[in-house]
Amino acid sequence: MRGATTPAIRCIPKTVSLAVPLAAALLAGLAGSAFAQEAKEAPKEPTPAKTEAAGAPQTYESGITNGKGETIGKIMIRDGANSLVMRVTIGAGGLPPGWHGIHFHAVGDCSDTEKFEKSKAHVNHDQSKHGLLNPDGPDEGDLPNVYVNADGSVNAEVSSETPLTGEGGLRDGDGSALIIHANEDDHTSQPIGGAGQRIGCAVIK
Ligand SMILES: [Cu+2]
Repeated sequence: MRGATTPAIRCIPKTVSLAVPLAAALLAGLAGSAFAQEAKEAPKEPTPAKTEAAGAPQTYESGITNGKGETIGKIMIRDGANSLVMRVTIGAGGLPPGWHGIHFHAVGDCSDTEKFEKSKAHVNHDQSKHGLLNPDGPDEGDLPNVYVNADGSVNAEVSSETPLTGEGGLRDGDGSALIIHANEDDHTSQPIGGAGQRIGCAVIK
C-alpha cells in the first residue's frame, strides 16, 4: 500500500503544478480584460488635447491656375478664432510684377483659363458697391491688392469677413473663386476698380 500511496501523493504536486499555471493564466486573462475595460473607459474623461482639437481652425487649400492652365501656386484659407474673420494666404510665381487686384468671385469654376469668366462677378456683388475705399462699399468679394515682386513671386496674407459656409458663403453650392487680376484695383470705381483681365484663379469649394 505504501508503495502505491507514495506515487499518488507525489502525483498531487504534479497536478497542482499544472493547475497553478492554468489558474495564473486565467487570472492573467481576467486582469487583462479588466485593464482593457479600464482603457476603454479612460477617454470618457475630458482631456486638454481633445478640447484643443475640437476648437482647431479649419484649413482649406486650393491651387492657383494661370491663363495657360498651369498651377502657379496656392491659396490657404483658415477660419479665424471667432469664425467671423478668415485668413487667406496666397503664394504664387510667374505673375507680372507690380500691384494686382484680387477678389472673391461668385462661382468656383476656373476651367475657362483664357478669361476665367465662368467664375462670374464678385461674391454678392449686387448687395453693395465694389471697393474698400467706396463709401457705398465694399462688396463681399473685395480684398486688398497684392504686390508681385520683380521675379514674379507673391506671398501675401489678407483677411475677410465674408462667410465661408451657409447661403451666399464662399463654400456654398456652386462655391466661389479667388481671382487675381492683371492690374491694381483702385477700390473706388465700378464694377471692379479697373483691375482688368483675370490672370489667375483658385477654386474654393
Ligand atoms: Cu475680380
